[in-house]
Amino acid sequence: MREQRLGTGVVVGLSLALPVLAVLALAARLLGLPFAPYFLFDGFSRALPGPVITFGIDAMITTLDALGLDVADTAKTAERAMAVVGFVAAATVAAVAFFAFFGARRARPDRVAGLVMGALFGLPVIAVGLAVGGAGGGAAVDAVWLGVVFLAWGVLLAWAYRRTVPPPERPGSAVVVGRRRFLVTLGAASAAVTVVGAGLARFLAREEGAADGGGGLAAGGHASETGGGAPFPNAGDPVMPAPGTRPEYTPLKDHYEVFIRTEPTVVDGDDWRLDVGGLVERPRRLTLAELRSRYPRHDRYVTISCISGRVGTGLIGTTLWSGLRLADLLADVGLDPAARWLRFHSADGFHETVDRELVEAEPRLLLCYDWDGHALPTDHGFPLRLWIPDRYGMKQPKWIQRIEAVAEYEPGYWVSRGWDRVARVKATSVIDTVAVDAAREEGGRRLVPVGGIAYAGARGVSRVEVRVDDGPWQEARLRSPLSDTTWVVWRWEWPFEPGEHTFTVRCAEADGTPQVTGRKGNRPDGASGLHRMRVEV
Ligand SMILES: Nc1nc2c(c(=O)[nH]1)N[C@H]1C(S)=C(S)[C@@H](COP(=O)(O)O)O[C@H]1N2
Ligand SMILES: [Mo]
Repeated sequence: MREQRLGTGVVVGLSLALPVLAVLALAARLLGLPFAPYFLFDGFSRALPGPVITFGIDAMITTLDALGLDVADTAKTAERAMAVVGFVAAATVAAVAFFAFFGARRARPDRVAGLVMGALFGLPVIAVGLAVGGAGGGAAVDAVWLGVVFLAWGVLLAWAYRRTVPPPERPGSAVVVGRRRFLVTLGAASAAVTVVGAGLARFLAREEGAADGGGGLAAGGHASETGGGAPFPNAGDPVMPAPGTRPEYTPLKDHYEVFIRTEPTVVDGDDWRLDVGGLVERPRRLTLAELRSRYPRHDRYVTISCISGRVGTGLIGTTLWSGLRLADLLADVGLDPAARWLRFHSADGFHETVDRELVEAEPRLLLCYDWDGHALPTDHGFPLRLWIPDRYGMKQPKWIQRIEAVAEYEPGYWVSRGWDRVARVKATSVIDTVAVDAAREEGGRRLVPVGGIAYAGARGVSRVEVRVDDGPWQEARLRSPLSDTTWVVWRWEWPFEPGEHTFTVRCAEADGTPQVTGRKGNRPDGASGLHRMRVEV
């Protein structure tokens, strides 16, 4: 009896959790209401201690790597899957506990018991949601919506109990006869709601995606390397990338994305204001239009990369960044002499602290509102993000809301979770291709183009060398970079030899400093080591 009751609890639990999930997803798509699994996941990842989170991320990346998956593409998908599976598991465990509780007491849950159960499960979810902050605001509406969903879930749970567990005084009653049929009907109804709800949510997501991709990016700027727009500054360079080299200018849709939440943060550009305050003489609240019109605009090709990427990572990309100099804005508000640090606060709860001296010494530092000639994409920090030359992405807040001049240093979001305080980019070089198919004959030799990128932050790359197996290091040719703050594309002609070979690459910074070759993981200050590619030809 007991096993059967718990088994029934599992089936009922799943049958109720899945449609709840679908309804939440649909409401999130249609009305922007909160998708509880994601913000629960966000709440936990923010509350857990740094080392636990870092360990979790590392474990996930190692697993994805081992499965041969591109981490840049799959990490968020994996997080979302964990969030959804975790939510369904929690709701199912709650249902089983409910069945166990009433079974053990030989009591029948009525509607009130269901409401209590809904509140027990729903209130913590709502509390976490409020703590993390929904994507769009409207906390009261969010809370009411989730309250309704979880109370309904509780009532359905109590009802399903009464339909599947016979009263203790009549163990052989009609309930038992009807149990199987009820479960089948419940399962079918659950499947129907889940499929329709999730399908509709998915369809809407796809429509939205199509609208995003089609608009905006086509005109001006550099929508792509070949299509229209202004010519690139290195257009006449004779060193052409070896076939199979990644695009020198990353298509926006392929640019890697990293953010602390499960989903990107959506900011309403019309309501948004940049607050500049703290130890300043003239605090300001500026609209995006004011930022664009009050201060000179600067354009710059920039490569950014993520500190958690391993050697050869896909967490790196290059595009055209435009915005105002942070120094110009600070001159406008007038920094108090006591202001030693600038604290940046972002709409997703991310924060970072920037050294005032760095801002004053580094005129290239930009507050960016455009990428690729158009307003920042949502995922990349609309409406405003910071760019600091020579630093990993973790030092560069997106979705900026407030800049506060302060006297005391306070570690930023990732710094307080154990990552390096400075996060200076490490020089790195990567082999993208050994293009055997593009080989050509020259002087009786068959030459195979080999190519890739090298990047040393804002310090520039002066030399790239390639070696085949244990052979000598051979100097590659460098294409002139898009700017002194982007990667360089390199190319080397390999005199073909059949067999299995390992290619290794290394680079040196502009001042001759060699790339750090010792293998080291990403924590706490970025990975180092040589990139290799094994080919059989
Ligand atoms: N507000 C905010 N800014 C942020 C982050 C974030 O999670 N929230 N992530 C940082 C990290 S770790 C990186 S690598 C870059 C990634 O920028 P991208 O997604 O545009 O490539 O944004 C940085 N800025
Ligand atoms: Mo990052």
